[in-house]
Amino acid sequence: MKFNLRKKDYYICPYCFSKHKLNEVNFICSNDPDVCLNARNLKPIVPRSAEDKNEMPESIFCNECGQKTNIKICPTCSTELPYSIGEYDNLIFTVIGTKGAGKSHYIAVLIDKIMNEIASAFDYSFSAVDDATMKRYRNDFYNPVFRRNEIIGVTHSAKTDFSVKQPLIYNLTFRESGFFGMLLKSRMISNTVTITFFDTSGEDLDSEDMMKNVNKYIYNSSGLIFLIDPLQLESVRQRLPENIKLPEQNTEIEDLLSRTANLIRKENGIKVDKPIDIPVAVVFSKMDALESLIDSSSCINYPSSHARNGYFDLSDFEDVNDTIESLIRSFGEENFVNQLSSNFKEYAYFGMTALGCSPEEGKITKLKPHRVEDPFLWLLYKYKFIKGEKKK
Ligand SMILES: Nc1nc2c(ncn2[C@@H]2O[C@H](COP(=O)(O)OP(=O)(O)O)[C@@H](O)[C@H]2O)c(=O)[nH]1
Ligand SMILES: [Mg+2]
Ligand SMILES: [Zn+2]
Ligand SMILES: [Zn+2]
Repeated sequence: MKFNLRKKDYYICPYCFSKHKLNEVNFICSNDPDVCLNARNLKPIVPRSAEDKNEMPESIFCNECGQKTNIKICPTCSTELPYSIGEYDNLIFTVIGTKGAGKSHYIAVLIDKIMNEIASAFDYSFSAVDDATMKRYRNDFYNPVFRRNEIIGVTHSAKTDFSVKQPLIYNLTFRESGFFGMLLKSRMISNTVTITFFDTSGEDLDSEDMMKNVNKYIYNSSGLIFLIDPLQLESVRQRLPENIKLPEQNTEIEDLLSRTANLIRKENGIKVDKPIDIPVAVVFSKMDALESLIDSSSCINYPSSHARNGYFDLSDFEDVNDTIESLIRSFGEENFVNQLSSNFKEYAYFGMTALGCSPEEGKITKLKPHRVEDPFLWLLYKYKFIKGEKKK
């Protein structure tokens, strides 16, 4: 099964996740605050003909000073909306996992990987939608990991820290390829998709009620990347050599999965006998720490071939999927596997390491990300943004 993107007649605010019809958008005056009262008061300008057609107005004239403005804001939370809101398909990819599962480091490394390798291999461009995204990625994710070789501090709960609620929003733009694409000097844009990443805090996921309040994006998601820290699994903890430092144990992974599934069902009105049609990538993080438990010839130890081949390599994908699924089963997590398949229509297993090493005293000794891009590419493949092929 693949997921078709249809032109939607609504948009979801990437900041407060409220759903609005396309014509339900407000503006603020772009004039100098010394000149226009509206600008100073940040008073929203509400389009008058909003009832007529469900189309997003491009711009509006300020009802105070008459200047044309195209600064759109959300009618619910008044946050400035990305300029491309409503124009393009919007995929919300949510990274979910218990506290310490590796979400923040995964996002840090994944975004860098997409920008620097994946985008050119698949011939698309990837750019931050707004300054807030650029700044937040640089300060909270990129600089600690890539510049200072330090681990990222703990993500605070979205309830207490507003900055956590700020998603990272990117536009992924595909260009016309093939004969006509080559013919045209400036290649035409064939599709753009807005991709939103969320980094959640562990506490937010600790109870269904909290999940409901702060994590509206989970049930509005187009794809879930469900990170599992293998070092949390009891049987892994017992099998690992003694020199491996183990994190404190927290929420059970199947608890988190069932809470996630229940939340989506409740909010989207999906009955228990119907599978949820949001694709789920189940991803083992920190694979570097499992080295001693995995056969050295296993496919998971080889770099993924997707970017090299320029298409989603289905043979490699299936090998990894089978390998990780049997690994999870061998760790005694049958319950998780069953719960996943009984709740979700489309899911696949992956394994990656964001850091490639265990940090020592807060320092990343040797940064060596491995297979971080696979789940992301699978989701793009599921939404038909990239092609899949089998090796001959
Ligand atoms: N060995 C290893 N440890 C990791 C890796 N990624 C994260 N960690 C460790 O796990 C801790 C928690 O990761 P973090 O990304 O903050 O988890 P989050 O709470 O899910 O955001 C980090 O401080 C690291 O010590 C990895 O790829 N390999
Ligand atoms: Mg975090
Ligand atoms: Zn909003
Ligand atoms: Zn004005």
